[in-house]
Amino acid sequence: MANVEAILDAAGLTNPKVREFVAEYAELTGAERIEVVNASDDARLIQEALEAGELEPAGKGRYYSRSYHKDTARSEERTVVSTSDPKDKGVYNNWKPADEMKPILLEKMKGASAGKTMYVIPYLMAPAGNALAPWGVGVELTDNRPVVLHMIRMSRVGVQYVNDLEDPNLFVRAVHVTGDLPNLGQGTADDKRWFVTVADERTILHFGSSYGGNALLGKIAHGLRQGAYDGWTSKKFLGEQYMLIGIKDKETGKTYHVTGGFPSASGKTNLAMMLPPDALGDRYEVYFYGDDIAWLWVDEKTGKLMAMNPENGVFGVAKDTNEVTNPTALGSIDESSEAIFTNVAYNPTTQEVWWEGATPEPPADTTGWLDWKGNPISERTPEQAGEPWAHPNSRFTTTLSKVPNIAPDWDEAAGVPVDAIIFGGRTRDREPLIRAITDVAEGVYDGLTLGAEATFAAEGKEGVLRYDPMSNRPFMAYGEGDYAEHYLNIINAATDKPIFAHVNWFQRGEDGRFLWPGYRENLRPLLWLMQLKEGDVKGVRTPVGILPAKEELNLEGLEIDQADLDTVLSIDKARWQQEIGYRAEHLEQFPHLPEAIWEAHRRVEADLEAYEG
Ligand code: GTP
Ligand code: SPV
Ligand code: MN
Repeated sequence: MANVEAILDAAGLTNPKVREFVAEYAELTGAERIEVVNASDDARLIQEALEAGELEPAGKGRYYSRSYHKDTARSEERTVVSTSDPKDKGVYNNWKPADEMKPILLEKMKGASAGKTMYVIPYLMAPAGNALAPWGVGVELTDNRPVVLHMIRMSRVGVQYVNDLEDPNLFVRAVHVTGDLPNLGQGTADDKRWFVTVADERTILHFGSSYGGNALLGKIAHGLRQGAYDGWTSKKFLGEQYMLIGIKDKETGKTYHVTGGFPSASGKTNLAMMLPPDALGDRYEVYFYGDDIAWLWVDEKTGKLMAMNPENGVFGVAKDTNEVTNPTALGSIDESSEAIFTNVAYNPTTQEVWWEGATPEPPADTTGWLDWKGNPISERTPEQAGEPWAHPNSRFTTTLSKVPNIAPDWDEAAGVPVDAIIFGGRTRDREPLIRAITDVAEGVYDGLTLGAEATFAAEGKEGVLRYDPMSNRPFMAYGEGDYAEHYLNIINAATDKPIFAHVNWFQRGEDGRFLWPGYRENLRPLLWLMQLKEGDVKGVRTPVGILPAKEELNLEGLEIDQADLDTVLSIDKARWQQEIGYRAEHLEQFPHLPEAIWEAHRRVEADLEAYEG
């Protein structure tokens, strides 16, 4: 394309290295046009997408989109971390040599955007001016307009984020080519998709999807994989799949900040958007900072452990979001929010959207309703009647500024000090409601041995029990031994150590029902954790951490079966001893795991042996 220079000039994109990058991939992908995107282009691009049928209206200021039916979640098998150093190979990062993967990706991308527009999205994954902002600068090239609309919501977008860099070369090069979705053999032996982060070159090459983290490269590929790798090589920070919230006690005026990870589709968004239970609403307030990614670092001046959310938006699971479970989430996607819904059920006549759990029963009058694949509900055969209307991984996309409980200081450069780090996930048995851990190595050990049921956020995995270290397994960028060491180094460098905790909202009875009501009630165990940190409660010591004594948990306004409560506040020694055996096997996979982690493991094992309950 002869006019690349002229287009970039007109767009005011001056960074010479970015310009070279754009020209190189415009040539390779064969795109017909180039368009540089700023956040202010949103309204026009929405209009174009509506006209092109890529979006449909979902009421005033809300939009609906449907992805290709074999392109609905992250593919873990096809996601790869590449570098030139085999030492970066871990157990979970699916490492392959860069010199093997790069040619494959470049070949797939060659000419693959012919006839299309290549959008240039300069972005920042960080609040502007944050200490880690230099690592959050990137440019995504994509041939897909809905991806642009998502990126505008999920990150800070504009040429100003790349133009005046101290080192013009310090940006992540992120290339997304959609490919011919009906002909990519998704999930077959002939799968043609590849999602590669060439971490030591800070280059992301994704081919063959337009969905979620496969395509919004600022989010998972940069925000988590590249971020984690950069945090390790710079020795400066951690990039984690964590939510980040503030809990304000209006009586004392103090705000606590809690961060932590649950595997995908296990409640981070819900926790971050949590409204306190009505009975506690006068005293406490929960503030949203982030629901999926946090970068953690030690402030050089104060020595405090700090955290920030590099994202600008929410890509949240729709399923079971309703007025009872999460009124705040509904507030973030209401009329005029400019939210985009993907793969939920849609009624083009009334412009309504629906998903499982939005209301207890689906709309009684099915006239006009289409399922997530676009098929009329009214034409379903009796065999199809039980199929969900919405895809289980259907999502809503909205910006942080639309979240009703957004923290007043969410966009400030400083970040917030971290009081607690929590881990959790879907665990049917064994894991109590909450167990607090005060020793740093034991806390990190606990994160590394996080075991949970896999969810529908990744293709074909739902329900499988697996270890998911720090809830980061699908985003692990380098070896687990190095990861553990780096994690310990960062936390140990902080002057005030955070308290750790393991939480579980998902313990089930023999009849399959959840023993803990969850959602807004989850504030209660977190309040207990803050009281424990302050020394206001003592809890009950067990080998796997400190559990709340029943009377310490604030249960005002909550009706709960006492036997259920007893179950979620106790541990089963035999079950835990069995778990310790599995953990040893899990940890043994990781070469040069720090001795401090093994010591923590042996301590817990010995304490369990001696434990009388
Ligand atoms: P990713 O965006 O995939 O990383 O996931 P996430 O951790 O942000 O997941 P999210 O908060 O969107 O939760 C996903 C699912 O968990 C939804 O279907 C929720 O209804 C369900 N969920 C969240 N919190 C609770 C809870 O406290 N109890 C129960 N039973 N379900 C919950
Ligand atoms: C996850 O799967 O953990 C997500 C959604 O947060 S995606 O961006 O698709 O990875
Ligand atoms: Mn996630």
